[in-house]
Amino acid sequence: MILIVVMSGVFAELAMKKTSIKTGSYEKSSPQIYTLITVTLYAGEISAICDGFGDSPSNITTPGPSLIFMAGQTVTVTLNNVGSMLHNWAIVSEKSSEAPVLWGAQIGSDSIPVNSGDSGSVTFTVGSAGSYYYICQIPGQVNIGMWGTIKVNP
Ligand SMILES: [Cu+2]
Repeated sequence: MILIVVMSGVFAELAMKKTSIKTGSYEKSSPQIYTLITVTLYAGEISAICDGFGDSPSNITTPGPSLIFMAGQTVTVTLNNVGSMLHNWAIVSEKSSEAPVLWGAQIGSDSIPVNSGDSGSVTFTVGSAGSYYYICQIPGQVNIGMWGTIKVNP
């Protein structure tokens, strides 16, 4: 019994270190910079006219959580569709469903979206430093809140 308590304490500590950024786990890329390497996002509806992304099923916001990556790093993003509508996820340079997908960073698409209750993931290599967006590419949904910002550090 004591062993179980001690072991679960160790696991809790490890889990806390890995999830200090609520949207995922990170690694320390320099003494001051923590960079996301895995990201878990949730897509869903906030109201009849507003959709968004969140760091948990019960915290869907617009814009969604801001993400910070490091150029050249390998990142895995998982999207869980906790809404009742079809959604997807992609990185683009402008907040438009017409914008080309960058770095192959796309989960589903407007024609093959992630169904309600389903999940998808993608692993990609982050491109050059700059400011980007992630969006839902289902036509019209970026305009009702399905976007968030991405900052890529050099
Ligand atoms: Cu959507």
